[in-house]
Amino acid sequence: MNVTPSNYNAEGYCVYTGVLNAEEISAVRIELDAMLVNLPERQVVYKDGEHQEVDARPEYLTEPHPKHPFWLELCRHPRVLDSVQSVLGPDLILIMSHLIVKRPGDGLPVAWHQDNTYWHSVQGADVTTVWLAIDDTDRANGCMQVIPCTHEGYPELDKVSTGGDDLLGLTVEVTPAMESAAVCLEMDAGSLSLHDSFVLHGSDANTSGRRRAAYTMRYANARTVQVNTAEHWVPVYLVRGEADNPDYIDIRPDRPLPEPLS
Ligand SMILES: O=C(O)CCC(=O)C(=O)O
Repeated sequence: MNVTPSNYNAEGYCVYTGVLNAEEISAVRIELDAMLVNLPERQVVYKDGEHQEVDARPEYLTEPHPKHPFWLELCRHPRVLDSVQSVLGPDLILIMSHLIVKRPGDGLPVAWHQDNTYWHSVQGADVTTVWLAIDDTDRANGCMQVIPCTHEGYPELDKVSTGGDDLLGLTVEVTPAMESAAVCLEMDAGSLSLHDSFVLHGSDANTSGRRRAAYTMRYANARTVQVNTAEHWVPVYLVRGEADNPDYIDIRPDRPLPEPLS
């Protein structure tokens, strides 16, 4: 399946297959495995609408890119950026990233949500998430699911507590009819999906005996989206094209990467 960006505008998501090759995905897995071995015991995460300390889980590997050049380099991979350019245009900033790993038989579900309503330092709707499959992903191991067209008009839907054991602790209320329209984005490792920051999406628990690892890289149109860098919790990087905010760190192709943050 190789969906054109016109589906993205209408439906709020699209898929590109075979973006990273087997060798590239193998390098990604080696890097990820090293991080998983060194998982701390406790982590501070944003859950139930607040920051809190919880037992560490591999679903919560947030913002690896400012600390590890490997992940920052991946965020400016030319084929990844080509896919982002196809939906956002040529001027691109990288605003966040998150490794979400669901262990076999144990991975947390992610309840239906919109991304944009969590990011108060980001003003504007031209924001997309690349969801890169590091492992093959299907319904049984908790693949991404999207409810097409729910981004239309960029509604800001209210959040309610899930009261359950899931990644965010919050969800938006979804009717059975909406839920039945959900699409499972089953993909081979190396493929990626792009989803609009207002489209409803989520995923089920991993009930299979296989790991489900993904890297989400979040980008915005540098011309139409403003990021308040004083409030934003990680640096913002210019990855392609032009931007007129001097606070963005320039990592366009051939620029050296900055020193990793500790
Ligand atoms: O990886 C998942 O299961 C959910 C990802 C997600 O919610 C996101 O990328 O915004």
